[in-house]
Amino acid sequence: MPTEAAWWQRGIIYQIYPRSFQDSNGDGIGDLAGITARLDYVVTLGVDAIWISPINPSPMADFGYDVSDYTGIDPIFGGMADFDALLDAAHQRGLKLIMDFVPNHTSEQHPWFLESRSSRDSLKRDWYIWRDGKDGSPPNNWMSEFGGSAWTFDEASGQYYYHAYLPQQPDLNWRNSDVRAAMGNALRFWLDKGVDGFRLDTIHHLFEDEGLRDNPLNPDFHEGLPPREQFERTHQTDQREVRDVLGEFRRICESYDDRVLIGEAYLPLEKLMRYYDGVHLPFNFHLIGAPWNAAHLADLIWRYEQLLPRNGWPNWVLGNHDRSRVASRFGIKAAPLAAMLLLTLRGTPTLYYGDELGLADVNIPPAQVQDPWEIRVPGFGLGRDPVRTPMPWASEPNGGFTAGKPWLPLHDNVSELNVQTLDGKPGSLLDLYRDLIALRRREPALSTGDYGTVEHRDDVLVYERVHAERRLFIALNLGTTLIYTPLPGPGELLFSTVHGWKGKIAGDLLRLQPHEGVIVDISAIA
Ligand SMILES: [Ca+2]
Ligand SMILES: [Ca+2]
Repeated sequence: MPTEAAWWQRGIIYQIYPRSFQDSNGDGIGDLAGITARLDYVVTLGVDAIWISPINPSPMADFGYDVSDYTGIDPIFGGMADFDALLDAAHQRGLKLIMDFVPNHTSEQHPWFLESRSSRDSLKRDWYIWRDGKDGSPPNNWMSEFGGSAWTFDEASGQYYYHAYLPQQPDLNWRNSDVRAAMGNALRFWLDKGVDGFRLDTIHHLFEDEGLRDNPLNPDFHEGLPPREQFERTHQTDQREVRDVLGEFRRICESYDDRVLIGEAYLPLEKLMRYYDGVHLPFNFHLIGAPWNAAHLADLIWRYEQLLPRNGWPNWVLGNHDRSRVASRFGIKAAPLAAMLLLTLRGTPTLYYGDELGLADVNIPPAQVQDPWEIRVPGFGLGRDPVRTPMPWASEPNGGFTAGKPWLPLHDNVSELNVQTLDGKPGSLLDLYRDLIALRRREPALSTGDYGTVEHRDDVLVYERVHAERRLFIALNLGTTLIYTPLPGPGELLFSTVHGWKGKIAGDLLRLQPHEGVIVDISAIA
Protein backbone atom coordinates (compact mmCIF):
# COMPACT_ATOMS: atom_id res chain seq x y z
CA MET A 1 0.00 0.00 0.00
CA PRO A 2 1.47 3.40 -0.98
CA THR A 3 1.81 5.76 2.00
CA GLU A 4 -0.23 8.40 0.17
CA ALA A 5 -3.49 6.66 -0.64
CA ALA A 6 -5.75 8.46 -3.13
CA TRP A 7 -9.16 9.63 -1.94
CA TRP A 8 -10.85 6.89 -3.94
CA GLN A 9 -8.73 4.27 -2.17
CA ARG A 10 -9.48 5.47 1.37
CA GLY A 11 -12.98 6.65 0.56
CA ILE A 12 -16.51 5.28 0.46
CA ILE A 13 -18.81 5.73 -2.54
CA TYR A 14 -22.57 6.23 -2.18
CA GLN A 15 -24.68 5.54 -5.26
CA ILE A 16 -27.68 7.78 -5.85
CA TYR A 17 -30.37 6.80 -8.33
CA PRO A 18 -31.48 10.34 -9.24
CA ARG A 19 -35.07 9.48 -10.20
CA SER A 20 -35.64 8.20 -6.68
CA PHE A 21 -33.63 10.32 -4.24
CA GLN A 22 -35.64 13.55 -3.85
CA ASP A 23 -38.14 15.32 -6.06
CA SER A 24 -38.00 19.11 -5.80
CA ASN A 25 -40.81 20.21 -8.13
CA GLY A 26 -43.71 17.85 -7.51
CA ASP A 27 -43.56 15.93 -10.81
CA GLY A 28 -42.94 12.71 -8.89
CA ILE A 29 -39.44 12.20 -10.29
CA GLY A 30 -36.27 12.88 -8.34
CA ASP A 31 -33.98 15.59 -9.71
CA LEU A 32 -30.68 17.42 -9.22
CA ALA A 33 -32.09 20.17 -7.00
CA GLY A 34 -33.51 17.36 -4.86
CA ILE A 35 -30.10 15.73 -4.48
CA THR A 36 -28.57 19.09 -3.56
CA ALA A 37 -31.24 19.55 -0.90
CA ARG A 38 -30.35 16.17 0.63
CA LEU A 39 -26.56 16.47 0.59
CA ASP A 40 -26.42 17.27 4.30
CA TYR A 41 -27.92 13.84 4.95
CA VAL A 42 -25.24 12.25 2.76
CA VAL A 43 -22.61 14.08 4.81
CA THR A 44 -24.03 12.60 8.04
CA LEU A 45 -23.33 9.13 6.66
CA GLY A 46 -19.63 9.93 6.49
CA VAL A 47 -19.15 8.82 2.87
CA ASP A 48 -16.63 10.49 0.58
CA ALA A 49 -18.26 10.52 -2.83
CA ILE A 50 -21.62 10.32 -4.52
CA TRP A 51 -22.03 8.56 -7.82
CA ILE A 52 -25.19 9.56 -9.66
CA SER A 53 -26.73 7.33 -12.32
CA PRO A 54 -27.12 8.98 -15.77
CA ILE A 55 -28.56 12.49 -15.97
CA ASN A 56 -27.79 13.28 -19.62
CA PRO A 57 -30.66 14.05 -22.02
CA SER A 58 -32.33 10.77 -22.87
CA PRO A 59 -35.58 9.48 -24.38
CA MET A 60 -35.50 7.20 -21.28
CA ALA A 61 -35.99 3.95 -23.18
CA ASP A 62 -33.61 2.56 -20.55
CA PHE A 63 -33.85 5.35 -17.95
CA GLY A 64 -30.89 7.41 -19.00
CA TYR A 65 -28.69 4.59 -20.27
CA ASP A 66 -29.78 5.74 -23.75
CA VAL A 67 -28.04 9.10 -24.06
CA SER A 68 -28.98 11.63 -26.76
CA ASP A 69 -26.51 14.36 -25.70
CA TYR A 70 -23.34 13.61 -23.73
CA THR A 71 -22.77 17.18 -22.60
CA GLY A 72 -26.27 18.15 -21.50
CA ILE A 73 -28.68 17.58 -18.61
CA ASP A 74 -32.07 15.99 -19.16
CA PRO A 75 -34.80 18.56 -18.35
CA ILE A 76 -36.48 15.99 -16.11
CA PHE A 77 -33.48 16.32 -13.76
CA GLY A 78 -33.09 20.09 -14.19
CA GLY A 79 -30.69 22.28 -16.17
CA MET A 80 -26.95 22.86 -16.29
CA ALA A 81 -27.32 25.53 -13.59
CA ASP A 82 -28.79 22.85 -11.29
CA PHE A 83 -25.86 20.58 -12.07
CA ASP A 84 -23.33 23.31 -11.37
CA ALA A 85 -25.12 24.09 -8.10
CA LEU A 86 -25.01 20.41 -7.11
CA LEU A 87 -21.32 20.10 -7.93
CA ASP A 88 -20.55 23.26 -5.95
CA ALA A 89 -22.65 22.18 -2.99
CA ALA A 90 -21.00 18.76 -2.96
CA HIS A 91 -17.49 20.20 -3.10
CA GLN A 92 -18.31 22.73 -0.37
CA ARG A 93 -19.19 19.78 1.85
CA GLY A 94 -16.05 17.87 0.97
CA LEU A 95 -17.95 15.36 -1.15
CA LYS A 96 -16.66 14.16 -4.51
CA LEU A 97 -19.07 13.74 -7.41
CA ILE A 98 -18.79 10.83 -9.83
CA MET A 99 -20.88 10.83 -13.00
CA ASP A 100 -22.20 7.91 -14.96
CA PHE A 101 -20.84 7.78 -18.50
CA VAL A 102 -22.35 5.47 -21.12
CA PRO A 103 -19.75 4.83 -23.83
CA ASN A 104 -21.00 1.61 -25.43
CA HIS A 105 -24.13 2.93 -27.09
CA THR A 106 -26.15 6.08 -27.65
CA SER A 107 -29.87 6.61 -27.94
CA GLU A 108 -31.34 5.98 -31.38
CA GLN A 109 -32.42 9.64 -31.05
CA HIS A 110 -28.85 10.90 -30.70
CA PRO A 111 -28.09 13.25 -33.65
CA TRP A 112 -25.08 11.02 -34.46
CA PHE A 113 -27.32 8.02 -35.00
CA LEU A 114 -30.00 9.97 -36.85
CA GLU A 115 -27.30 11.09 -39.26
CA SER A 116 -25.75 7.63 -39.40
CA ARG A 117 -29.01 5.93 -40.34
CA SER A 118 -30.00 8.65 -42.84
CA SER A 119 -28.11 6.92 -45.67
CA ARG A 120 -25.38 4.41 -46.41
CA ASP A 121 -23.26 7.34 -47.61
CA SER A 122 -23.64 9.36 -44.42
CA LEU A 123 -20.34 10.67 -43.04
CA LYS A 124 -21.36 9.17 -39.71
CA ARG A 125 -22.42 5.79 -41.15
CA ASP A 126 -19.29 4.19 -39.72
CA TRP A 127 -19.89 5.65 -36.23
CA TYR A 128 -22.24 2.71 -35.60
CA ILE A 129 -22.12 -0.95 -36.59
CA TRP A 130 -24.04 -1.47 -39.82
CA ARG A 131 -24.00 -4.74 -41.76
CA ASP A 132 -25.91 -6.50 -44.52
CA GLY A 133 -28.06 -9.42 -43.49
CA LYS A 134 -27.37 -13.03 -44.43
CA ASP A 135 -30.09 -14.69 -46.56
CA GLY A 136 -32.80 -12.45 -45.17
CA SER A 137 -31.61 -12.96 -41.57
CA PRO A 138 -29.46 -10.87 -39.24
CA PRO A 139 -25.68 -10.92 -39.86
CA ASN A 140 -25.04 -13.45 -37.08
CA ASN A 141 -26.53 -15.20 -34.04
CA TRP A 142 -25.70 -12.55 -31.43
CA MET A 143 -28.45 -11.83 -28.94
CA SER A 144 -29.11 -8.63 -27.02
CA GLU A 145 -28.90 -8.47 -23.23
CA PHE A 146 -32.67 -7.98 -23.29
CA GLY A 147 -33.26 -11.16 -25.33
CA GLY A 148 -33.95 -11.44 -29.08
CA SER A 149 -31.52 -10.66 -31.88
CA ALA A 150 -28.93 -7.95 -31.23
CA TRP A 151 -29.55 -6.72 -34.79
CA THR A 152 -32.39 -4.50 -35.97
CA PHE A 153 -33.18 -4.04 -39.66
CA ASP A 154 -33.42 -0.49 -40.93
CA GLU A 155 -35.92 -0.51 -43.82
CA ALA A 156 -34.84 2.83 -45.27
CA SER A 157 -31.15 1.99 -45.75
CA GLY A 158 -31.59 -1.77 -46.10
CA GLN A 159 -29.02 -2.80 -43.46
CA TYR A 160 -28.96 -4.06 -39.90
CA TYR A 161 -27.47 -2.14 -36.97
CA TYR A 162 -26.06 -3.78 -33.86
CA HIS A 163 -27.31 -3.14 -30.31
CA ALA A 164 -26.06 -5.06 -27.29
CA TYR A 165 -29.11 -3.81 -25.37
CA LEU A 166 -32.42 -2.37 -26.63
CA PRO A 167 -32.95 -1.51 -30.33
CA GLN A 168 -33.21 2.08 -28.99
CA GLN A 169 -29.56 1.76 -27.88
CA PRO A 170 -27.39 1.33 -31.02
CA ASP A 171 -23.76 0.44 -30.25
CA LEU A 172 -21.09 2.93 -31.21
CA ASN A 173 -18.26 1.72 -33.43
CA TRP A 174 -15.21 2.20 -31.23
CA ARG A 175 -12.89 1.26 -34.10
CA ASN A 176 -13.75 4.65 -35.61
CA SER A 177 -11.26 7.32 -34.49
CA ASP A 178 -13.83 10.13 -34.81
CA VAL A 179 -16.04 8.31 -32.28
CA ARG A 180 -13.09 8.09 -29.90
CA ALA A 181 -12.31 11.77 -30.32
CA ALA A 182 -15.93 12.86 -29.82
CA MET A 183 -16.33 10.78 -26.66
CA GLY A 184 -12.99 11.96 -25.31
CA ASN A 185 -14.22 15.53 -25.72
CA ALA A 186 -17.38 14.66 -23.80
CA LEU A 187 -15.26 13.37 -20.89
CA ARG A 188 -13.17 16.54 -20.95
CA PHE A 189 -16.32 18.69 -20.87
CA TRP A 190 -17.25 17.27 -17.46
CA LEU A 191 -13.68 17.08 -16.15
CA ASP A 192 -13.25 20.77 -16.99
CA LYS A 193 -16.33 21.48 -14.90
CA GLY A 194 -14.65 19.73 -12.00
CA VAL A 195 -16.39 16.36 -11.71
CA ASP A 196 -14.23 13.92 -9.80
CA GLY A 197 -14.57 10.89 -11.99
CA PHE A 198 -16.77 8.58 -13.98
CA ARG A 199 -18.42 5.25 -13.61
CA LEU A 200 -18.20 3.81 -17.12
CA ASP A 201 -21.19 1.75 -18.10
CA THR A 202 -20.84 -1.82 -19.43
CA ILE A 203 -17.21 -1.54 -20.57
CA HIS A 204 -16.88 -5.20 -21.53
CA HIS A 205 -19.29 -4.48 -24.40
CA LEU A 206 -17.21 -1.72 -26.03
CA PHE A 207 -15.84 -3.97 -28.76
CA GLU A 208 -17.15 -6.90 -30.74
CA ASP A 209 -15.30 -9.41 -32.88
CA GLU A 210 -14.32 -7.61 -36.07
CA GLY A 211 -15.29 -10.62 -38.21
CA LEU A 212 -18.69 -10.86 -36.47
CA ARG A 213 -18.26 -14.60 -35.92
CA ASP A 214 -21.26 -16.51 -34.55
CA ASN A 215 -21.20 -17.14 -30.81
CA PRO A 216 -20.90 -20.79 -29.71
CA LEU A 217 -23.84 -22.48 -28.03
CA ASN A 218 -23.82 -22.38 -24.25
CA PRO A 219 -23.54 -26.01 -23.10
CA ASP A 220 -24.97 -25.06 -19.70
CA PHE A 221 -28.16 -23.53 -21.09
CA HIS A 222 -31.34 -24.95 -19.64
CA GLU A 223 -35.01 -24.17 -19.38
CA GLY A 224 -35.65 -21.27 -17.02
CA LEU A 225 -32.57 -19.23 -17.97
CA PRO A 226 -33.20 -16.02 -19.95
CA PRO A 227 -33.19 -16.72 -23.73
CA ARG A 228 -30.02 -14.64 -24.18
CA GLU A 229 -28.12 -17.34 -22.27
CA GLN A 230 -28.51 -19.77 -25.19
CA PHE A 231 -25.14 -18.64 -26.53
CA GLU A 232 -21.84 -17.79 -24.91
CA ARG A 233 -20.77 -14.22 -25.59
CA THR A 234 -17.30 -15.22 -26.78
CA HIS A 235 -17.25 -12.88 -29.77
CA GLN A 236 -19.60 -10.25 -28.44
CA THR A 237 -17.95 -8.98 -25.25
CA ASP A 238 -14.60 -8.70 -23.45
CA GLN A 239 -12.52 -8.18 -26.61
CA ARG A 240 -8.84 -7.33 -26.45
CA GLU A 241 -9.23 -3.82 -27.94
CA VAL A 242 -11.28 -2.60 -24.96
CA ARG A 243 -8.13 -1.91 -23.03
CA ASP A 244 -6.76 0.48 -25.65
CA VAL A 245 -9.82 2.68 -25.40
CA LEU A 246 -9.90 2.54 -21.62
CA GLY A 247 -6.23 3.47 -21.63
CA GLU A 248 -7.13 6.56 -23.66
CA PHE A 249 -9.88 7.42 -21.15
CA ARG A 250 -7.42 6.99 -18.32
CA ARG A 251 -4.83 9.24 -19.92
CA ILE A 252 -7.50 11.92 -20.31
CA CYS A 253 -8.54 11.60 -16.65
CA GLU A 254 -4.99 11.54 -15.37
CA SER A 255 -4.25 14.79 -17.17
CA TYR A 256 -6.43 16.27 -14.41
CA ASP A 257 -5.72 16.02 -10.65
CA ASP A 258 -7.22 13.31 -8.48
CA ARG A 259 -9.93 11.90 -10.75
CA VAL A 260 -11.12 8.31 -10.72
CA LEU A 261 -12.34 5.93 -13.40
CA ILE A 262 -14.61 3.10 -12.35
CA GLY A 263 -15.75 0.44 -14.80
CA GLU A 264 -18.87 -1.69 -14.86
CA ALA A 265 -18.24 -5.19 -16.15
CA TYR A 266 -20.07 -8.30 -15.03
CA LEU A 267 -17.24 -10.81 -15.53
CA PRO A 268 -15.55 -13.67 -13.68
CA LEU A 269 -12.75 -12.43 -11.41
CA GLU A 270 -9.98 -13.68 -13.70
CA LYS A 271 -11.32 -11.67 -16.63
CA LEU A 272 -12.17 -8.64 -14.50
CA MET A 273 -8.50 -8.22 -13.54
CA ARG A 274 -7.53 -7.37 -17.10
CA TYR A 275 -9.56 -4.16 -16.78
CA TYR A 276 -7.11 -2.72 -14.26
CA ASP A 277 -5.02 -1.71 -17.29
CA GLY A 278 -7.78 0.72 -18.17
CA VAL A 279 -9.69 1.86 -15.09
CA HIS A 280 -8.71 2.44 -11.46
CA LEU A 281 -11.56 0.36 -10.11
CA PRO A 282 -13.25 -2.34 -12.19
CA PHE A 283 -16.39 -2.80 -10.10
CA ASN A 284 -16.29 -6.05 -8.16
CA PHE A 285 -19.87 -7.34 -8.10
CA HIS A 286 -19.04 -10.72 -6.67
CA LEU A 287 -20.52 -9.88 -3.29
CA ILE A 288 -23.83 -9.22 -5.03
CA GLY A 289 -23.90 -12.66 -6.60
CA ALA A 290 -22.48 -14.48 -3.58
CA PRO A 291 -24.47 -16.84 -1.39
CA TRP A 292 -24.59 -15.82 2.31
CA ASN A 293 -22.13 -18.48 3.31
CA ALA A 294 -18.92 -18.12 5.32
CA ALA A 295 -16.93 -20.68 3.34
CA HIS A 296 -17.89 -19.12 0.05
CA LEU A 297 -17.12 -15.58 1.22
CA ALA A 298 -13.73 -16.54 2.70
CA ASP A 299 -12.80 -18.16 -0.59
CA LEU A 300 -14.07 -15.17 -2.59
CA ILE A 301 -12.09 -12.64 -0.54
CA TRP A 302 -8.95 -14.71 -0.70
CA ARG A 303 -9.21 -15.49 -4.43
CA TYR A 304 -9.89 -11.83 -5.27
CA GLU A 305 -6.82 -10.73 -3.33
CA GLN A 306 -4.64 -13.36 -4.99
CA LEU A 307 -5.80 -12.37 -8.48
CA LEU A 308 -5.40 -8.61 -8.07
CA PRO A 309 -2.61 -7.22 -10.23
CA ARG A 310 0.27 -5.41 -8.54
CA ASN A 311 -0.94 -1.88 -7.63
CA GLY A 312 -4.52 -2.94 -8.44
CA TRP A 313 -6.73 -1.53 -5.71
CA PRO A 314 -9.65 -3.75 -4.58
CA ASN A 315 -13.27 -2.65 -4.31
CA TRP A 316 -16.53 -4.19 -3.16
CA VAL A 317 -20.13 -3.43 -4.14
CA LEU A 318 -22.97 -4.52 -1.88
CA GLY A 319 -25.94 -3.33 -3.94
CA ASN A 320 -26.86 -1.37 -7.05
CA HIS A 321 -29.71 -0.30 -9.30
CA ASP A 322 -29.72 -3.57 -11.26
CA ARG A 323 -29.69 -6.27 -8.59
CA SER A 324 -31.85 -7.35 -5.67
CA ARG A 325 -31.26 -5.27 -2.53
CA VAL A 326 -29.08 -6.69 0.21
CA ALA A 327 -31.95 -6.79 2.74
CA SER A 328 -33.85 -9.04 0.31
CA ARG A 329 -30.90 -11.13 -0.82
CA PHE A 330 -29.48 -11.96 2.59
CA GLY A 331 -32.52 -11.12 4.76
CA ILE A 332 -33.04 -8.09 6.99
CA LYS A 333 -31.49 -9.88 10.01
CA ALA A 334 -28.26 -10.22 8.07
CA ALA A 335 -28.24 -6.57 6.96
CA PRO A 336 -26.07 -5.31 9.88
CA LEU A 337 -23.57 -8.09 9.25
CA ALA A 338 -23.50 -7.33 5.54
CA ALA A 339 -22.76 -3.69 6.43
CA MET A 340 -19.90 -4.77 8.66
CA LEU A 341 -18.56 -7.04 5.94
CA LEU A 342 -18.61 -4.28 3.31
CA LEU A 343 -17.01 -1.73 5.62
CA THR A 344 -14.22 -3.94 6.97
CA LEU A 345 -12.99 -5.49 3.73
CA ARG A 346 -9.85 -4.14 2.10
CA GLY A 347 -10.72 -1.81 -0.77
CA THR A 348 -13.18 0.87 -1.76
CA PRO A 349 -16.77 0.12 -0.68
CA THR A 350 -19.77 1.24 -2.73
CA LEU A 351 -23.16 1.40 -1.07
CA TYR A 352 -26.50 1.90 -2.69
CA TYR A 353 -28.95 4.55 -1.46
CA GLY A 354 -31.55 3.13 0.90
CA ASP A 355 -29.53 0.04 1.83
CA GLU A 356 -28.39 1.96 4.92
CA LEU A 357 -32.04 2.01 6.03
CA GLY A 358 -32.62 -1.67 5.32
CA LEU A 359 -34.85 -0.99 2.35
CA ALA A 360 -35.93 -4.25 0.70
CA ASP A 361 -37.08 -4.96 -2.85
CA VAL A 362 -40.56 -3.47 -3.30
CA ASN A 363 -43.28 -5.45 -5.01
CA ILE A 364 -44.52 -3.36 -7.95
CA PRO A 365 -48.11 -3.96 -9.10
CA PRO A 366 -48.20 -4.87 -12.83
CA ALA A 367 -50.01 -1.66 -13.78
CA GLN A 368 -47.19 0.44 -12.26
CA VAL A 369 -44.23 -1.32 -13.86
CA GLN A 370 -41.74 1.10 -15.43
CA ASP A 371 -38.68 -0.98 -16.26
CA PRO A 372 -38.24 -1.66 -20.00
CA TRP A 373 -36.63 -5.01 -19.14
CA GLU A 374 -39.95 -6.17 -17.83
CA ILE A 375 -42.15 -4.38 -20.33
CA ARG A 376 -40.19 -5.39 -23.41
CA VAL A 377 -38.97 -8.77 -22.35
CA PRO A 378 -42.00 -10.69 -21.12
CA GLY A 379 -40.96 -13.34 -18.67
CA PHE A 380 -37.78 -11.54 -17.67
CA GLY A 381 -39.11 -11.51 -14.16
CA LEU A 382 -39.61 -8.63 -11.82
CA GLY A 383 -37.32 -6.28 -13.69
CA ARG A 384 -35.35 -3.67 -11.79
CA ASP A 385 -38.15 -1.45 -10.47
CA PRO A 386 -38.23 -3.17 -7.05
CA VAL A 387 -34.71 -1.91 -6.27
CA ARG A 388 -35.25 1.62 -7.62
CA THR A 389 -38.09 2.85 -5.42
CA PRO A 390 -38.10 6.34 -3.87
CA MET A 391 -36.05 7.11 -0.77
CA PRO A 392 -38.24 7.42 2.35
CA TRP A 393 -37.24 10.57 4.25
CA ALA A 394 -39.98 11.00 6.82
CA SER A 395 -43.14 9.50 8.23
CA GLU A 396 -45.53 11.23 5.84
CA PRO A 397 -47.33 10.43 2.59
CA ASN A 398 -44.78 9.37 -0.04
CA GLY A 399 -42.11 9.60 2.64
CA GLY A 400 -41.37 13.24 1.89
CA PHE A 401 -39.91 12.16 -1.45
CA THR A 402 -42.39 14.14 -3.52
CA ALA A 403 -45.36 16.44 -3.14
CA GLY A 404 -46.83 14.77 -6.23
CA LYS A 405 -47.36 11.18 -7.34
CA PRO A 406 -44.11 9.20 -7.14
CA TRP A 407 -42.96 7.60 -10.40
CA LEU A 408 -42.71 4.29 -8.56
CA PRO A 409 -44.59 3.42 -5.37
CA LEU A 410 -42.67 3.49 -2.08
CA HIS A 411 -42.46 0.43 0.18
CA ASP A 412 -45.56 -0.13 2.32
CA ASN A 413 -44.22 0.64 5.81
CA VAL A 414 -42.95 4.17 5.21
CA SER A 415 -44.27 5.29 8.59
CA GLU A 416 -41.65 3.13 10.33
CA LEU A 417 -38.92 2.77 7.77
CA ASN A 418 -37.71 6.26 6.93
CA VAL A 419 -34.68 8.44 7.63
CA GLN A 420 -36.36 10.67 10.22
CA THR A 421 -37.63 7.75 12.31
CA LEU A 422 -34.38 5.78 12.15
CA ASP A 423 -32.24 8.84 12.83
CA GLY A 424 -30.78 8.44 16.27
CA LYS A 425 -33.03 5.48 17.11
CA PRO A 426 -30.82 3.22 19.25
CA GLY A 427 -29.87 0.08 17.38
CA SER A 428 -31.15 1.28 14.01
CA LEU A 429 -29.38 0.08 10.90
CA LEU A 430 -28.82 3.71 9.89
CA ASP A 431 -26.92 4.42 13.12
CA LEU A 432 -24.96 1.22 12.70
CA TYR A 433 -23.88 2.31 9.23
CA ARG A 434 -22.82 5.72 10.52
CA ASP A 435 -20.90 4.22 13.43
CA LEU A 436 -19.16 1.65 11.25
CA ILE A 437 -18.22 4.29 8.69
CA ALA A 438 -16.88 6.54 11.43
CA LEU A 439 -14.83 3.64 12.82
CA ARG A 440 -13.49 2.86 9.36
CA ARG A 441 -12.44 6.48 8.94
CA ARG A 442 -10.58 6.42 12.27
CA GLU A 443 -8.90 3.08 11.63
CA PRO A 444 -6.53 2.95 8.64
CA ALA A 445 -6.33 -0.80 9.35
CA LEU A 446 -9.92 -1.10 8.11
CA SER A 447 -9.58 1.04 5.00
CA THR A 448 -6.08 0.66 3.64
CA GLY A 449 -4.62 -1.99 5.94
CA ASP A 450 -3.51 -5.43 4.80
CA TYR A 451 -5.13 -8.74 5.62
CA GLY A 452 -3.79 -11.06 8.22
CA THR A 453 -5.70 -14.29 7.98
CA VAL A 454 -8.93 -14.84 6.05
CA GLU A 455 -10.73 -18.02 6.96
CA HIS A 456 -14.04 -19.57 7.90
CA ARG A 457 -14.91 -21.68 10.92
CA ASP A 458 -18.23 -23.32 10.23
CA ASP A 459 -20.64 -20.39 9.89
CA VAL A 460 -18.15 -17.80 11.09
CA LEU A 461 -16.18 -15.69 8.67
CA VAL A 462 -12.95 -14.49 10.29
CA TYR A 463 -10.26 -12.11 9.12
CA GLU A 464 -7.66 -9.73 10.47
CA ARG A 465 -6.85 -6.25 9.20
CA VAL A 466 -3.42 -4.88 9.94
CA HIS A 467 -1.87 -1.43 9.66
CA ALA A 468 1.46 -0.58 11.30
CA GLU A 469 1.08 -1.63 14.98
CA ARG A 470 -2.67 -1.86 14.73
CA ARG A 471 -4.22 -5.32 14.46
CA LEU A 472 -8.00 -5.74 14.23
CA PHE A 473 -9.82 -9.05 14.38
CA ILE A 474 -13.19 -9.35 12.63
CA ALA A 475 -15.59 -12.24 13.13
CA LEU A 476 -18.98 -12.49 11.45
CA ASN A 477 -21.42 -15.17 12.53
CA LEU A 478 -23.44 -15.85 9.38
CA GLY A 479 -25.32 -18.62 11.11
CA THR A 480 -28.54 -18.58 13.09
CA THR A 481 -27.22 -20.12 16.31
CA LEU A 482 -25.04 -18.96 19.19
CA ILE A 483 -21.46 -19.96 18.54
CA TYR A 484 -18.05 -19.72 20.27
CA THR A 485 -14.97 -19.05 18.24
CA PRO A 486 -11.32 -18.70 19.33
CA LEU A 487 -9.77 -15.26 19.63
CA PRO A 488 -5.97 -15.07 19.13
CA GLY A 489 -5.70 -13.58 22.64
CA PRO A 490 -7.20 -10.94 24.91
CA GLY A 491 -8.48 -7.85 23.15
CA GLU A 492 -10.83 -4.96 23.26
CA LEU A 493 -14.20 -5.14 21.60
CA LEU A 494 -14.54 -2.07 19.38
CA PHE A 495 -17.85 -2.87 17.78
CA SER A 496 -20.62 -5.43 17.77
CA THR A 497 -23.60 -5.46 15.41
CA VAL A 498 -25.75 -6.78 18.25
CA HIS A 499 -24.61 -5.05 21.44
CA GLY A 500 -23.26 -1.74 20.28
CA TRP A 501 -19.93 -0.73 21.86
CA LYS A 502 -18.22 -2.83 24.51
CA GLY A 503 -14.99 -3.01 26.47
CA LYS A 504 -12.28 -5.53 27.29
CA ILE A 505 -12.44 -9.21 26.43
CA ALA A 506 -10.33 -11.07 28.93
CA GLY A 507 -10.41 -14.60 27.57
CA ASP A 508 -9.48 -16.14 24.26
CA LEU A 509 -12.95 -17.30 23.27
CA LEU A 510 -15.51 -15.09 21.51
CA ARG A 511 -19.19 -15.62 22.09
CA LEU A 512 -21.18 -14.68 19.00
CA GLN A 513 -24.94 -14.32 18.91
CA PRO A 514 -26.82 -15.37 15.75
CA HIS A 515 -26.11 -12.78 13.01
CA GLU A 516 -23.53 -11.06 15.20
CA GLY A 517 -20.42 -9.47 13.81
CA VAL A 518 -17.60 -8.02 15.95
CA ILE A 519 -14.47 -5.97 15.50
CA VAL A 520 -11.88 -6.63 18.20
CA ASP A 521 -8.66 -4.71 18.73
CA ILE A 522 -5.94 -7.31 19.30
CA SER A 523 -2.98 -4.97 18.80
CA ALA A 524 -1.71 -5.78 22.30
CA ILE A 525 -1.03 -9.42 21.43
CA ALA A 526 2.66 -9.92 20.83
CA1 LIG B 1 -38.74 16.38 -10.23
CA1 LIG C 1 -20.28 -2.44 -28.23
